Amino acid sequence: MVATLSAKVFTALQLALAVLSPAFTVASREHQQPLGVDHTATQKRVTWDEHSLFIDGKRLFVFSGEVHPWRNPVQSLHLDVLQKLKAAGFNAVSIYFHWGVVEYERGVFRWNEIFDLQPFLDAAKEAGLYVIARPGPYVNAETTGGGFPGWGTRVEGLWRKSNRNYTEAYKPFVKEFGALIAKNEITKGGPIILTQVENEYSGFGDGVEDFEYEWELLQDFKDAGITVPTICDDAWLGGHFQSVDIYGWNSYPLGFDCSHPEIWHSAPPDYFYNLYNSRIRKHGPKSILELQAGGFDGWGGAGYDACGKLIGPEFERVFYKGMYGSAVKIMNLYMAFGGTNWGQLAEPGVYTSYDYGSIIREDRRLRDKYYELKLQTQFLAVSPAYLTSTPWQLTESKQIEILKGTRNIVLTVLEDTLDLHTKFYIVRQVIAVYPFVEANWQVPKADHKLELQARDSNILLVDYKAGETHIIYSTAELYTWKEIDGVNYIILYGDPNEKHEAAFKITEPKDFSVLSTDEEEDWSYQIDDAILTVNFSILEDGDTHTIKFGNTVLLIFCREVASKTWILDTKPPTIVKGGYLIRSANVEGSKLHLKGDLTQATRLHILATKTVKQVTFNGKAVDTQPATDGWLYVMYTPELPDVKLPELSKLDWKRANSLPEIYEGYDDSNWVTASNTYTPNREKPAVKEVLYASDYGFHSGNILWRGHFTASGGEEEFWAVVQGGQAFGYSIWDNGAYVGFWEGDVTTGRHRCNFKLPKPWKKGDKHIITFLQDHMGLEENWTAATEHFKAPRGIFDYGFKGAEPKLIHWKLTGNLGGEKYLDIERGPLNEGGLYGERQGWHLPGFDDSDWKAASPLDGVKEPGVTFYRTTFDLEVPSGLDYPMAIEYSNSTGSYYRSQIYVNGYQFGKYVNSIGPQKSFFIPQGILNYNGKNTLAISIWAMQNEGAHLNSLDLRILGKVEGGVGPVKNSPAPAWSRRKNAY
Ligand code: IPT
Repeated sequence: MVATLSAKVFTALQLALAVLSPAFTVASREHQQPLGVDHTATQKRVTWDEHSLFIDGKRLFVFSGEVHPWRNPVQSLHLDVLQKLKAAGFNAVSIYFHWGVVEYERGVFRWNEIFDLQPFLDAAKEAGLYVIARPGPYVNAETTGGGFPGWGTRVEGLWRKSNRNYTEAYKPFVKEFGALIAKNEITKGGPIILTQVENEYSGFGDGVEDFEYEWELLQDFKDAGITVPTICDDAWLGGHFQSVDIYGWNSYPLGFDCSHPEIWHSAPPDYFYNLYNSRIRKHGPKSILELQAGGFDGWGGAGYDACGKLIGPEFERVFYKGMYGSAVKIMNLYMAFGGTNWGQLAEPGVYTSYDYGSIIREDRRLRDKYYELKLQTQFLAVSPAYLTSTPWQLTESKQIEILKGTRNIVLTVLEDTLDLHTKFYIVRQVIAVYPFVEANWQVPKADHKLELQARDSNILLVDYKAGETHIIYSTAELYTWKEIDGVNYIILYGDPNEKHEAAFKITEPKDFSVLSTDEEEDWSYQIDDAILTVNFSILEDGDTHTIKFGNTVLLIFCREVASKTWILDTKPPTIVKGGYLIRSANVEGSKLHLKGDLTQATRLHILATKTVKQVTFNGKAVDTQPATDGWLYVMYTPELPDVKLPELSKLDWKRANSLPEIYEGYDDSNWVTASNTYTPNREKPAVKEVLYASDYGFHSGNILWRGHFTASGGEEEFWAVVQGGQAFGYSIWDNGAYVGFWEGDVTTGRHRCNFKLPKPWKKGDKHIITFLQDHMGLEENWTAATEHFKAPRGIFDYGFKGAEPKLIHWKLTGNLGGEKYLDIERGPLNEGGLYGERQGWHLPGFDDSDWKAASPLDGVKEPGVTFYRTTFDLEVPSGLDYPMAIEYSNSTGSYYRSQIYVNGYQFGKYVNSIGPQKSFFIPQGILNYNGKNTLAISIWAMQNEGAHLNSLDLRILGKVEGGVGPVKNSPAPAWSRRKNAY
């Protein structure tokens, strides 16, 4: 009875809606755009139609997460991240490449160990993930220059445009990276299925989309051997770059201010479908190549836990399900794992951590939102009907009618145009401004209400085929269905205390044989005309309903339990209920070998093929108890031994002055003379001499300038206009006497100062003005056909008041060697221009025995730069994953900037007056977990009272037994005397 009534209601809805026919407008620019080449001609493995992608003829929803290999310089940790994505139900990973770090010196490509992409691609394949390659040449990504190389600042004309200077500059890179992609395509046994060309080619400085550039770039990638379909990621659904095979776009609906994580200032965009049809000429699968999955956080920002909260599980439910409502079939979450802006990878807007508030933290631990996502990926993976479904066009008034006047709720119905005509009713809360609104939603049927919690979204199914089981409808959401030994297990879920109803076709009423449930009173059923209708409420505390009919076992879980249930790829599949992370399963005769990570004693409930009698966890046999209903029970208590950590503040520290440049007699003859009077930069300096660091090959880290003058007599003040990017700072000395400083703030990238000189100058005296400035990275170049990334770092203008001295010359230095950097292994951006860095004081093995004993907690009592060094040992047993961080505590007091180097790798940049980061994650592999570590810290004190750290700690951030297995330390070559170091 119940089922019949409901079916009628749904039919009535369909009839009412069938009459609506939306009007489309047709794109008008088609004649301007060259059509993309049909890649089905060059390869047959990856194809597509207007609904979805196919791999080897099989449709799939591409559920991808973004990871930047270069933001994690420990190759053997990639597999951990990739296995975590796989366990969360992702089937793909998307990666940006970084031109700037691989071709730091023009024409020289360096694929040394940490920047080699091959190990990452191999790990993706090993984890069972496809790869979406996004080589750029431009990537944005909050990285220095948006991925453009520093030498590019000297290449004249507009970038991301068919400007010959630019296209000649990118061609060797495209050839090199294109060949790497080609070699790793699925067609050659590799994991790459799609290649994105350019990035957000959407906003144009000259107002013109350059089709010639698009065409040439596409051609260049193809000439390099790429045959898989090409894609683009328009910044919005703007119809740009349609000459690729599959058009895609990006969406960041909540933006990047994490400071009010409770407030959603925008509703999920659900206009995509109509817009898409009207703007996109070659209809392919709807593809969101970057969908917000966190946010970057800027200097002085709210911190990444706030971003993880803003873009939390509720956001995932409402906004991602909104995307399914738009029939999206390729979806990449930006970021799935953010990593670290170690070295000087950051652009000026962001600090060292690039955690992004993602499902996987910077330290590789899982956030709660990881588990919510798993519910969605697994559902899509078992729902082929979704892949060919398209939305009904519901007008707002129709929705309100269906929803009986409730507000703030949006409904989309997707219908499979083939096969069963399965329907997906996607209802979701749309809350624009207020954090919490209560609303109830009622299906006009039966005797109970369906509730949609505030900030929630449900996918209700109609005529859905779960293998052999026909679900007529279900108001509870489907997690997955899996056949194991002829039994079809269907998992439905909801939130505790919600009431739901599901109806199934059964062949004969007597099929309905066994019923069992933990709580008898919380459910009921009816059989009518071979339709079984079950009403149930979702139980709390992990209790579940189990209902059997025919060969079907219906498992009803609460969200928490479902989200911690792991679906493993054995044949037949294995289902494991419980546990922080189950990475993989493998059946060998009567044994089931599970690999995973546990944080505490955990009971695992396992559904496996019946031959399995014994379970091992991470290689250890565990007591395995069979239960009558086919499940196996095991209890596992992880071993999480204490690890002795050094007390960093109590170690033997040595210190040395790292700013000898201000002393009389310092010899800067090996420095570069800033003798250029012409700059290719569009922005011309106000003074005759060009004082732009990149013009002389220095693109990152601290920059030092020394202006040599002969006084005319009477110079009293010095003023300058300096640029270093947001949050930069500087200090100035006159022959060793401190002139002044700018401590920096969040918004200022260019600063003007005017200081009184310590003493007026006397005629004929020689003076050296020494400038130490921070360089926060090169700007991005988001707008195409501009040169924003070339924004100079250095001095635009300066002068004296009182009298005008005679300039002898300016000298400058950044990292030793500039573009011909010395530390090939740690890469081009790791070192800046501090004296200690130029000398290699941050490296292991430097002999500091004649340095003074003093710690960074003692600090210094005057302005300047000091280097501190110490060593300590770690002994962490294998089979554990204990991520660690180095933590500071002062954020107030006198102004200072500090950098942290672990075994020579710069893994932290701290600005005490700006923040917010105080905890600097150092991955295993940079930290040597089994042996000696060298820790160096620089402190640049800006004020006359000097600076010191209030505290300094090494802390374990979390403990699991498990982990990815042996971690190989990244190359950490020891110090050797540097020829010509100055
Ligand atoms: C989009 C970029 O494509 C991506 O590289 C990254 O910068 C991301 O934003 C933000 O983290 S740009 C879009 C926000 C306009």
